[in-house]
Amino acid sequence: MKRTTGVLILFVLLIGASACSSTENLSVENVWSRPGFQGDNSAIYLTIRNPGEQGDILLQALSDVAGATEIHLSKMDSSGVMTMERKDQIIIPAQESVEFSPGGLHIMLVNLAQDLSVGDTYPINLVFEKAGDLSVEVEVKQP
Ligand SMILES: [Cu+2]
Repeated sequence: MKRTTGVLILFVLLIGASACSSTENLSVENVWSRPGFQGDNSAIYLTIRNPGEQGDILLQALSDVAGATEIHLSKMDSSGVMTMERKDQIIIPAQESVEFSPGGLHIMLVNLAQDLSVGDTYPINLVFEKAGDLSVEVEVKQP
């Protein structure tokens, strides 16, 4: 390989790395959360893409902005009441994407340690079984 080609490829890789959060296989997009006041709860939504040949599993999400961070699934119970069920893990199948969105999967921020105002950003750490830790930036916005 010519030296100039190698430098160009490296440059493209660096640009790509700064544009989105990804590991070798997974990428995480459209990361946002609802605003909230200190002491309240909030929720993070995002899309995890897995274009790879191997499935992976989201084990937990960690953040300093809340007292606890839990993976939840909202669903309607038999009497028509919305409830939330805690999930220990979320499977991210090979060549599929999993969407966390209002009314479905979300990362619950329990007991916010600080106010989250529209326009704020803060990091969370997603822990995957195979891909390991992935740090992503959350933007606070109105649903
Ligand atoms: Cu929840």
